[in-house]
Amino acid sequence: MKITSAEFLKSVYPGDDYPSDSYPEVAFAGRSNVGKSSLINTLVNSRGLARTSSTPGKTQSLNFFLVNRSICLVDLPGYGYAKVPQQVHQRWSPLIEDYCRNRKNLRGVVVIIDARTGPTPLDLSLIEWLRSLSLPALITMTKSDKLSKNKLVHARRQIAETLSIDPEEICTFSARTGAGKRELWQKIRALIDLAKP
Ligand SMILES: Nc1nc2c(ncn2[C@@H]2O[C@H](COP(=O)(O)OP(=O)(O)OP(=O)(O)O)[C@@H](O)[C@H]2O)c(=O)[nH]1
Ligand SMILES: [Mg+2]
Repeated sequence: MKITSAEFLKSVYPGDDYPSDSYPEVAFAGRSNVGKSSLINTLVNSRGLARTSSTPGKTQSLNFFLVNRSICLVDLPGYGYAKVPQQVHQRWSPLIEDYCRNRKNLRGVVVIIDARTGPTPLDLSLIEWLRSLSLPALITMTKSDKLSKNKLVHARRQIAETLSIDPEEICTFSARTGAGKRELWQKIRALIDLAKP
């Protein structure tokens, strides 16, 4: 997709209001440090729009980014990082849960999985939960630059098998090389168009 503008809209912490706009939203979920914020930056051709870090737990709020003044990408806090203090951790799930359950603008969730390790138990429970809410999940394997082509094909097939889906449904992505960007945008746009009233 041709990006003409990408801007930070709002951070939402527990108790805050969501943006009042009605742009269609697509959220990005995955375990801490998997590469959610980097993936968003790559999608919108920007290095520093979403903050990234090699320290897990960087994104602790919902962050809304408006692209081409028409689509909102929402960076969700990562889950499953054991070293995050329990008190902080306990705030995360309700934040994600309330947003996914109640946000009318939300069209689907890009679930980001590390290509090298495959889905964690928390990824699997998220995917199952999204299914129970009838929210479309776009499964994306990131950090594909870390694997050889053969290993990547194998990993994709294995993840598809674990999730009982077609390997074609899984995007292969790298924030480092930009591989898979076009395909992921196509799938995101299809998701938004699909949901049009
Ligand atoms: N090699 C490689 N490294 C990546 C890729 N995507 C992200 N990284 C690195 O992984 C680390 C985490 O990236 P982030 O984008 O901050 O991850 P996140 O999922 O937003 O992390 P939290 O906000 O803490 O949950 C950073 O050091 C990135 O440079 C990728 O496609 N390839
Ligand atoms: Mg992040």
